[in-house]
Amino acid sequence: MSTSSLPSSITLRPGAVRDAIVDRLVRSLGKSVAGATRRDFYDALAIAVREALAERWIATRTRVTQAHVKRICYLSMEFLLGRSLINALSSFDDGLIDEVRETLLSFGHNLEEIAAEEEDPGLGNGGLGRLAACFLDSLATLGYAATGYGIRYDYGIFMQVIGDDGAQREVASSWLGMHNFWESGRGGIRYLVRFGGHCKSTRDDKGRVQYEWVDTHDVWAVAYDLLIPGNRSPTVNHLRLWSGRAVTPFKIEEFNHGNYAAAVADQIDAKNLTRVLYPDDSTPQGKELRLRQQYFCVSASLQDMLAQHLADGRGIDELERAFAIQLNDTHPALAIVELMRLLVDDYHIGWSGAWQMTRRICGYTNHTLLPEALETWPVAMFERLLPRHLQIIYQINRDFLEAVSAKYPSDMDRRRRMSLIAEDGDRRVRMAYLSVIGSHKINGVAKLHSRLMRETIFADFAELWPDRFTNVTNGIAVRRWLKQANPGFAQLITEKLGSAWENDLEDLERLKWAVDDPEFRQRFRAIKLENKKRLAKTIELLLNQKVNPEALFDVQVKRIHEYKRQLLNLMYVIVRYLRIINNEAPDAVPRVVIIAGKAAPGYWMAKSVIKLVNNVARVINSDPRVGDKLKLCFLPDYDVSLAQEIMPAADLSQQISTAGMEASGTGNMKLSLNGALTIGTLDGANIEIRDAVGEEHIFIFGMTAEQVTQRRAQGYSPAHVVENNPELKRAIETLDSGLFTPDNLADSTTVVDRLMSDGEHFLVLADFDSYAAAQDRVDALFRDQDEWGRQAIINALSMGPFSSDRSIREYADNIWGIKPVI
Ligand code: 26W
Repeated sequence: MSTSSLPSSITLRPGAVRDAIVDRLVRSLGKSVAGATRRDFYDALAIAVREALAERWIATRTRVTQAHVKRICYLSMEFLLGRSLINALSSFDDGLIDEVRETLLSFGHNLEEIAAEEEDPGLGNGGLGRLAACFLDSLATLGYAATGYGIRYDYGIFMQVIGDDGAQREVASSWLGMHNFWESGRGGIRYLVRFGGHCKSTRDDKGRVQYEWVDTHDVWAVAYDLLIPGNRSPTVNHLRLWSGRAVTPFKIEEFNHGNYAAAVADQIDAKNLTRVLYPDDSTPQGKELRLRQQYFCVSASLQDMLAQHLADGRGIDELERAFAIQLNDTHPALAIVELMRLLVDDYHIGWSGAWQMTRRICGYTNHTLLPEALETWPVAMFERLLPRHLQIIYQINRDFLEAVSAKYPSDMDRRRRMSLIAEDGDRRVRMAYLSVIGSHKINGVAKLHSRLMRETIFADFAELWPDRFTNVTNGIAVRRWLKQANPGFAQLITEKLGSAWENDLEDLERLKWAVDDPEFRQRFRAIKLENKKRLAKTIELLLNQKVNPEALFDVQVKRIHEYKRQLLNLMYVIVRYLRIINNEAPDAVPRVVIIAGKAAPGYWMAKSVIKLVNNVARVINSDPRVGDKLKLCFLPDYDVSLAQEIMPAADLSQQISTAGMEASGTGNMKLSLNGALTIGTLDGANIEIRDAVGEEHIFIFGMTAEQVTQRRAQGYSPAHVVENNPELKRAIETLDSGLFTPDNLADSTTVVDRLMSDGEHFLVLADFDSYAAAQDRVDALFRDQDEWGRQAIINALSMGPFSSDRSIREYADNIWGIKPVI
């Protein structure tokens, strides 16, 4: 076909895939089919898919505007989307992806390889960011009008490289290195965000005080949109990310005086605002730039909401019927204060009316109880950066403490405890309390977590407003974590059930009969083996290490943190290794232990854990006495795409946090949905997973949250535990001997010292006996491959409640009060 015969616009649709791809290659990229590289095919396809989505997106927006439905604004400093191409292609319900696959094959390319050309946009740290992405997927699939708001970091989470010494090194990686066809810059949508300056108060003609924020330093927030398709749904929503730009990008007077750096200094400052994601996922650094990022995101997003609202011709008093805001942890909590400022100062709404409206609009999700993770900002920093906001916070606090005093007269200690301002040490603003006070609903992310949240960090608030506290257990996007990640299993399910499960995971229940069908079990096991072979190839590629796909694939993938207890896993690996080389385990089940995850660059202990895992791995993997019986593999640079390969290949899912510390976990759900059995503590959503799969189909061990509290109170002494377990003792001694770290003994001893220190906060070794016993049960079951497969299937088919569609429906019904548009 000659290119001149192409019609003017070829939408990607069944029957026209070839023409659409060729059209974009030639017209958009200026490449001939013969000269096109794999990357060119990726680009051409990405452009064509995005254009097809754009049509649905415009239709969605028209419907939303016309129907005046309430929109949900999901405010989050993190969104871990993962790759877009296959997600978008498989959202079309007409077999489009099959035709794309065939067409690419006819050009000599494979869709999966083409898709791997895409950089993972790593605009998040871990669970909280990935949850936001799963929620956007569900919101679109269920047909809710929703916008994600966040920051377009030039540099997302760092790339993790493991050095020759086994240690993590952080390498900057820009997801924008290659042109990103999924985002569209919207130069026309930009708002001024102000910082610094001071407040002036004047009186209006009625004698009321008016506040003005003046002499500010201003920055533009420019919008970039990423389209979010719903699965087999006409809805396409968007994620709007803000990027910083200078108001005066180039100062010609400075330039004319030869001050070249000064001429562009403003632009550099503005762009630095959104340069990089903070890579800490639990310890706020209290850095001014982070507070600036938070305000920048919040201010631009609220201005955007108000602009849309007014453009729709609706009055400001209708705002709470038009919008619901969900705060993804406290990071965007300034939205409460900024909304008050806009309503009171700019729209001249009375204080108490504005406060009521703000509270009805905002909801707050808490994702962690770790005290060190609760954000507070120095009052002095606020004063400098956001003087008007500090005044507003003081006013909110005055009103609130008055109400507290009215209910609890003369309880001064309660006033001190509940104040928005912490007065011990330097004065700081407590963002979690601000979020609670400014929201009509506060939710935790799993039943246990929501209960502990009410009983611990927010006890005073839950006593005051019991009805405001609620739970919404997390969930995962079935499309990414089963349909796309595990196409073999997905097809098997669809063959038996039809494809309704994609948008209604509870439908899997109808397949429970298959558990007892030998043919189904056989096919499930064959698919799992294929997935394991694929991961084995990746492991060989990454680590130059061969692993046996028939071995038990034992997986712990998540951020590295002491409370997640990767060290408990590692200690047990060492115990197994010592059993093997001492000929004490003739019938040990062969295992491939897979660990992956990033450590915050400043979290020294977490980085020591990574280094130690790699050093232990080197010794075990090269010991000829071990052979296939045990391999330890630390997979570098864990991200969404690697997760999509690991989840479907796992046999065992390690969810072994100290009870009471993991708010929910979502990897636990992904692994179980892909037919891994869980070995886990009674923590976070593990408890609800146990209830769903049945306690005979999960390996539960260790102390409960209550027992953890008691044990800490009693005074925990690890030495005592070790004395009573000879195998554990031997493992500790082996570490201390330097066997694994011959070049630097301290690489072992510092970790051992931590594990053995009195009162060790995460009680790692306290759960060791019970963990090892549970691992024995794992081995025993794995020897019976058919029974293991049966239980794996039961796990997968019981995951109905853990779809993020279910979570989103709960948010919609109980928190946002919204209806779907379709
Ligand atoms: C900068 C300080 C900071 C940054 C991030 C403090 C806390 C966080 C997050 C709350 C950490 C996080 O990702 N929490 C995880 O959220 C998931 C989604 O709800 C839960 O499944 C995980 O259990 C929780 O650790």
